Amino acid sequence: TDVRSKLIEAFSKADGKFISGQEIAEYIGCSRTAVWKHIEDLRSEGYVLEAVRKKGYQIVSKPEKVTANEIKLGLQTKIFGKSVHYEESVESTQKIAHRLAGDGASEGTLVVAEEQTFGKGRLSRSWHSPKHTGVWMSLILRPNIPFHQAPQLTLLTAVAVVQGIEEATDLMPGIKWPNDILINQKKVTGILTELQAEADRIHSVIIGIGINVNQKNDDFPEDLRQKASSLFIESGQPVSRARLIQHILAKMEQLYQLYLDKGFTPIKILWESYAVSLGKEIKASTLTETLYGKALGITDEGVLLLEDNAGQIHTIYSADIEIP
Ligand code: BTX
Repeated sequence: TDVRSKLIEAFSKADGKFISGQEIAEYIGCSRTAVWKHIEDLRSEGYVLEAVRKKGYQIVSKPEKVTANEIKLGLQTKIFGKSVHYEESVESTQKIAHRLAGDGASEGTLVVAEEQTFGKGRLSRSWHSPKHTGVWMSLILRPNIPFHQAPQLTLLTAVAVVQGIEEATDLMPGIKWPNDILINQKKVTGILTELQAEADRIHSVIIGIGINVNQKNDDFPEDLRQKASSLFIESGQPVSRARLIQHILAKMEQLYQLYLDKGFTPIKILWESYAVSLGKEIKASTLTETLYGKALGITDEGVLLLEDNAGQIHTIYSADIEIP
């Protein structure tokens, strides 16, 4: 808003020095009570402000942002992320990416937001996406592949995210089929792949990636604290989201090229090397049934193979997996 930019302007003019409430009030043309309220708003957006009696306010640090400029500066890709659509707050980056893809956005177009108010998980579940602490992004791809191979791109994305996290931190995440990335058994990332297609022709694949980056434990709602974590919680270090995005885009572009050239096999080998569930006893809940058995591996289609106790092998296209 207008007041917001004036307030920021007042602080940049003060150039790191204290600026009194009175001065701010005059600068933006409001009451001192209103100033206090605007300062609180800034704080809730991730600004750290010091307030000292008789001296006024000073900005100690600004929130780290993931604007198009931050992402593009130092990005080592040819096409992924060359076009970035950035928003402060959206319902879901998927929704915007769908619209852009429908309007003909080119392959590699990235939609990224500081906050999602209706972040989407799979099967109409929701994805908690608070302001400034995570990576909430959607990438538009236009592969020339048949419909049934699209799930392979979810697996490819999981590999890219693991490798990107490994580049940006000291952490070593694992993958739980099909799309969860775990650290110490807690979910730090979710991937949602959606298609725009007709008959057997794919117009575009919209890959949504949600990564918990700088959240503290208290930032998660009660019901997620046991099963979710962030890179900050696991590593003890704040992580630059823009740098993380750059690493992931670079890995993804490499793997995508490999996939288009050589098919799914090399991706599958990488995926299996990060998988945490293979060879283990698992519980798979599909929409219609619950199966227990050993996770044998994935097929070339990215489908999970489960051997039940009677030795029968099931192919699982979509399910939630627990490793009891
Ligand atoms: P999923 O269905 O595998 O996971 C959703 C479930 O995960 C929820 O029901 C909840 O239990 C749990 N959960 C919700 N939020 C979080 C969180 N922040 N961290 C850990 N666990 C959580 C996974 O679906 C796919 C998520 C994709 C999110 C991205 S963000 C950018 C893009 N835009 C969008 O709306 N969705 C995608």
